Amino acid sequence: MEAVLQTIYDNILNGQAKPVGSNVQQALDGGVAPERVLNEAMVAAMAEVGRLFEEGEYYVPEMLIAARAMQSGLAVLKPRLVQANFKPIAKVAAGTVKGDLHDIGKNLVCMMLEGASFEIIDLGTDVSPDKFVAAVKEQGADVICLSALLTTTMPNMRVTVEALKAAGVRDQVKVMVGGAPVTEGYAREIGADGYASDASKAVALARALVG
Ligand code: B1M
Repeated sequence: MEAVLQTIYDNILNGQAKPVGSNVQQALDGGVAPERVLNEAMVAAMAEVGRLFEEGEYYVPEMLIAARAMQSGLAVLKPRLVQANFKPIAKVAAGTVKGDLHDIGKNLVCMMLEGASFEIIDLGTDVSPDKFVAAVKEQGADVICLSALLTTTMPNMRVTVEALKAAGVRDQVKVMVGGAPVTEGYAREIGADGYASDASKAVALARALVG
C-alpha cells in the first residue's frame, strides 16, 4: 500500500479527523484513484475499527471519532465520486431505518447514486416508515433505499415495506435494501425489490430497477 493510503488508514483508525481531509487530497493529487482511496484506506480502516470494537479494545467514543475522521475524508472525496450532472434518471429517497444512527454507508450509496445521475432525497438516519411513505407520496420518489447496520434495526426494513403497502404506494416505488447484516435472502423475505452489498452494486441495482 502507498504511504499516503497507510497514513489515511492510520488517521481514521486513530480518529484524527483534521489531517484526513488533506491526506485524501494529497492522495488524489498524487494520482491515486478515488476508488482505491475509498476502499483500500477508508473503508478498510472502518472495518478494523469494527473489529477492535468487537474485541473490546475500542468503545463507542473511539468508533465515533473514527467515523468523524472518515466523514472528513469523504467530504474531500465526494466531488471525485460525484461527477458531471446529467438529467436525473430517477429520484431515490435514501435513509437509515428507524432506530439506526449509522450513516457512512448510506452516505456513500447516496454519493455513488448521485454520481450515476440519480436525484437523491437524503432522509438521514433514524428514519421512520411514515417519512419514507411521505417521500413517495409528496416528493415522487421512484426508488426507496433502506440502510441498516444493526441486527436490531433490520426488522424496521420490513416495517417500512409494510407501511408502503398500507399507504397504497408500494406499487409506485421500487425498494432496495443494504447494510452489513442484510442479505439477499432477507430482502426477498421482506418483499423488497433488491439487495446490494456495496455502493457500486447499489448503483447497478438502482439502474436495473428503474429499467
Ligand atoms: Co456501530 N456497530 N454501533 N457505530 N459501528 C457496528 C455496525 C457493529 C457491527 C460493530 C461491531 O460490533 N463489530 C455493531 C453492530 C452489531 C450488530 O448489530 N450485529 C455496532 C453496534 C453494536 C453499535 C451500538 C449498538 C454500540 C453501542 O452503543 N453499544 C451503537 C448503535 C447506535 C444506533 O445506531 N442506534 C453504535 C454506534 C456507532 C457510532 C455512532 C459510534 C458509529 C456510527 C457513526 C456514523 O455512522 N455516523 C458506529 C460505527 C462507526 C460502526 C462501525 C465501526 C463502522 C460502520 C461503518 O461506517 N462502516 C461498525 C463496524 C463495521 O461495520 N465493521 C459498527 C463503513 C461503511 C462504508 O460500511 O456502513 O457497512 P457500511 O456500508 C457499506 C455496505 O454495508 C453497503 O454499502 C456501503 C458501502 O460499500 N450499504 C448499502 C450500506 N447501506 C446500504 C444500502 C443499500 C445498499 C448498500 O441500499 C440498496
